[in-house]
Amino acid sequence: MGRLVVVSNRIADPRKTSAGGLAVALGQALEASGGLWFGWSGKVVDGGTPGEGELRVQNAGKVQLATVDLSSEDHDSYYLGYSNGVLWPVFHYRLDLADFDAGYIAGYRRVNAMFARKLKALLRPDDVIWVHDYHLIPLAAELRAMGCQQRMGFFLHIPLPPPLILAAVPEHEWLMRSLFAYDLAGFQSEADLNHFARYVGTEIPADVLGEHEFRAFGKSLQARAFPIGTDVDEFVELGKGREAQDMFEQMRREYSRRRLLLGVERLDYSKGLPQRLKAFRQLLQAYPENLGSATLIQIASPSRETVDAYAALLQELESLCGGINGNFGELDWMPVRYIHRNVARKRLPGLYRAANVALVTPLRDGMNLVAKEFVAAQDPDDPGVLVLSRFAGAAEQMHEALMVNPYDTARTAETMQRALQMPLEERQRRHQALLEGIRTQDVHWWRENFLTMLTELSQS
Ligand code: GDG
Repeated sequence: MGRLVVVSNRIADPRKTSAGGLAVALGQALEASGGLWFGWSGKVVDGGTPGEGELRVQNAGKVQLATVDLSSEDHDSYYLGYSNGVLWPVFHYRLDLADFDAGYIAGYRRVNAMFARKLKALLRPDDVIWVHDYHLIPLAAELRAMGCQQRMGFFLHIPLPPPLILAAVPEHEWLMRSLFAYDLAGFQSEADLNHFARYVGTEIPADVLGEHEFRAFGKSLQARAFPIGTDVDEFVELGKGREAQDMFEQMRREYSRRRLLLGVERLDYSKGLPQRLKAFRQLLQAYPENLGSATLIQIASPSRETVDAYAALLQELESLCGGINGNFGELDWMPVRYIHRNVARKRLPGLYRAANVALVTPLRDGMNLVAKEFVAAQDPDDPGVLVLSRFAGAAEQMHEALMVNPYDTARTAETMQRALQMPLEERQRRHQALLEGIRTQDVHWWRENFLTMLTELSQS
């Protein structure tokens, strides 16, 4: 394989722990090929020229990191507007939250064209280019228009909705045409792949050549599901660190007489937080033995707060938590501890390990890595129980979790109760099977599968 070039909206220095498992996994592949990672710097230049941004290239070990700044107008239209105000909600089936009419598309096109221009100057003929996520769907088409012939693959980290939902995006046909500029498109789950195949079969003039091969606009495209995993070994190692151990000890001390339920996510409407809180309230109402004992720690790390839908969610959560604590709390027990801050990554394994139950109940999620991290962090002799939404991509793999429909408040509460009461032998059995699964299909497996397919395809 030639040099690997990864393109994603944000990049991370793979040598830093705070970067997380995905960055570490991509970093290893980049390092092995002396590769390049290209993306937005995270910097917004007030009053900068739209479609222009300064390119900076720096070395991080054997890897080159190339970043471009965004003007405030591009940040508003490309990032907050089209990516997170249109594509994110629609791809998570939330047409009601999408802001279609605001004219963001011009900024989305402009930034993708700019990224392509800046990237082209850094490319070599035998590079293999791997583009990530919904911010950058048209990147390959822009590169191809400038004559780039390298192998190009795309991975969508979020779900692909059914055709009739996707068709609500005014530019849906252009977006899907852009996808055909890649050689390989990867999705998180079979459900997403199935939606893609149905879209291609019904919405555009295309030939379905096989289960994984499609032809349209004079171009062939392979599409497959590559469920992303977590770096289990890295996470287990992180769990042995002092920060994680301290966190674990502190939690166990503080909650020695209580039962701990845990939720960890970016504050996002796709994660089903209000529904989860309502189910937790129902748990306290329907099973009063939990009063004075069951405690939900909900970490909701700040995310995209200038997008309107997020501000509304923040308010709803604060009011739900206040209501539950006000109605059920005692002087020495608060049922919900809601933390709207980021927890240091080094402490996360300790927090997961101290929990009796993890609540991973998104309304829709591409995969959900928290579910896998929780399993990786458990003590196999005394593991916690995973309650998982059937609408997370992870549900296609993690069959031994307790599955819920997060819209069904009563049954979700019932499942929480079952999780809290699960006998040790059943917890061990389920955990062992889950751990085996996430170990076999970890983030390295995911990366190697995708890159092997991309390179082999292009040689044929
Ligand atoms: C997208 C897709 C897909 C969360 N809170 C804190 C924190 N986190 C970390 C978790 C985990 C990551 O963020 C979240 O990953 P998820 O997969 O759960 O969700 P998204 O952020 O929505 O990611 C998703 C993923 O891409 C990968 O393809 O699985 O479906 O939506 O690693 O640990 N980390 C720290 N503090 C926090 O407070 N340090």
